[in-house]
Amino acid sequence: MRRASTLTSALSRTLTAAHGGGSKSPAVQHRLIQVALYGSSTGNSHAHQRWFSRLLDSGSSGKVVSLGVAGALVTVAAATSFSQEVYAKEPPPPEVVPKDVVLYQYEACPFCNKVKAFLDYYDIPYKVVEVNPLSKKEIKWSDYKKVPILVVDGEQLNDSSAIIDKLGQKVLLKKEADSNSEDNEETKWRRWVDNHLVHILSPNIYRKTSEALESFDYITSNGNFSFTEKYTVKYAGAAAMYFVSKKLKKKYNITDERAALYEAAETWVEALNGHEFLGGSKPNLADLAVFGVLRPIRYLRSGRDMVEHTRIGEWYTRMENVVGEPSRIKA
Ligand SMILES: N[C@@H](CCC(=O)N[C@@H](CS)C(=O)NCC(=O)O)C(=O)O
Repeated sequence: MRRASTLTSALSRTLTAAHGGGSKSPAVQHRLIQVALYGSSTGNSHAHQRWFSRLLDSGSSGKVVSLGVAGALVTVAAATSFSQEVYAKEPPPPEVVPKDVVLYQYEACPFCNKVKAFLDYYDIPYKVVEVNPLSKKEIKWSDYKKVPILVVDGEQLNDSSAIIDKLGQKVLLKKEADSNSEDNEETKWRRWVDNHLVHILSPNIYRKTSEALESFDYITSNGNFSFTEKYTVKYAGAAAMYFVSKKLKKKYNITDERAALYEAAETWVEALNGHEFLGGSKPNLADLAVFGVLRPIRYLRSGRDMVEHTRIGEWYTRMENVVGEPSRIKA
């Protein structure tokens, strides 16, 4: 405990120095740690980089376009000997699709990726505002200081699961009671994602110094950081999170982080019970939640290990295939 807070302070001091001594409040500097607790990462995998370049490159029409997804799928298919099937999406009727959707996010945040999996699968166009985790100036207007925040036709929605519940009611015409019912399998597994799966991620992506650096390379390459912040945060953040992740292991009673990740992946495969998706022949909200939080780590060392050592790969590839291209548009 003391060790982690010492490191947090050390990181804060480093950041303060990098910003000319005291230009950022201690609260601001501590946000980096909070971000990184749930932040995930990409490695240098070409497939993963293509996935991100697809997100970042916008076509002239405003719709995100790239040929990268084909390459990524081919890479994964080759690795898993998966013969690609085509899954038809069922986009909601145009009259229920919101007109103006803005997502305030960190690119590496699993909760933000959970919301994006929903928006992408249902082809709901959305703009992205990448928030600087240190200054958070992009969400100065909001009392709620975490991401994701989704603004839907002017209405602010906070918290990934609450956002998806609300969108489910608006767009899928789900009843509010459905998302709260304990008997509902979909709800049960969505809660498992929030209460169990997400807590296993940080201990895995910051497990070794090399993995922590890989993670922060991604966080800083894809996040909204100034030039100076980028380099300071990459090394100071990786060092701090390596130690913080050991504290998180204790907090969540994890003895072997990789074993916990593999166990969670196998638990999910068991839940599928031989079906293509938890939702049967098409994904439900639990499929989208598991996919969303795993997506940022899939091509990191930990995600590659997970696919190599468990049976989750085929379901994951099916999800990549069915979720398809991001429905993100230019801000
Ligand atoms: N329960 C929230 C958790 C959101 C969350 O913790 N987001 C992190 C980023 S991954 C965050 O904003 N942390 C606070 C910070 O950056 O200051 C949700 O599901 O949306």
